[in-house]
Amino acid sequence: MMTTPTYLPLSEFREYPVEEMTRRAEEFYESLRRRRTVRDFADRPVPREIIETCLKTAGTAPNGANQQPWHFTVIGKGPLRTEIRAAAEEEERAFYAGKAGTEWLHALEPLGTDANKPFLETAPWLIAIFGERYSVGENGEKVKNYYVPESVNIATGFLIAALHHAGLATLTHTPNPMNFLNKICKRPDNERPYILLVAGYPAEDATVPEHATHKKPLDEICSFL
Ligand code: IYR
Repeated sequence: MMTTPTYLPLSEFREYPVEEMTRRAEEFYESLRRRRTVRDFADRPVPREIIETCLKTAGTAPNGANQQPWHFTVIGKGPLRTEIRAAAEEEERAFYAGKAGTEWLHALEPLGTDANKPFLETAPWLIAIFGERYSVGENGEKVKNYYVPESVNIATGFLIAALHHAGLATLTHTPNPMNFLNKICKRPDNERPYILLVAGYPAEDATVPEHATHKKPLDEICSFL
């Protein structure tokens, strides 16, 4: 059966004079270029409402056929953290012990990362981000989702930007593999975990690897034709 689209006026779009647009673009860059991936988190609480608002931002991301094929499991402080940390560190120990291969481990050297992930217990919030490989219809049938990785990753970008904008630090943690998240978060088999996002205040003595602060200049990442 064909579905006939209905249309609404684009009532919320805002156009700005060019000078204002220039300023806004620069201000946004100035804000986002201060974002750093943080690995040392403070043990300070962050109100749940802030996380909820940032997740609403993530939920506005462009995505395939507006199927919104994502799920965000938010894990506050509690016993699940110990489980998540133990499972992640077990995978990471194998990864750093050689499973990653020498080339990958060499690429990570300037970051100084290792299998120790205390932030999984310290930070006030963990957000496990899942992509729905397919949805389950009303009669239990599989409904195909489109552009799932693209959609989930764009939403994650929105979420990271929203959390940064709110004044929080994040870490895009990717234990490898991370199927243990399905079990701990009680997510169904049609969902695949993409990222375990850590959010909170940075520790007072937090540092960042210098390597991570070097961003390629515009002429290396972009060409105009
Ligand atoms: N998942 C590991 C390894 C790791 C991989 C990449 I690529 C990074 O940019 C950083 C870490 C870990 O979380 O330590």
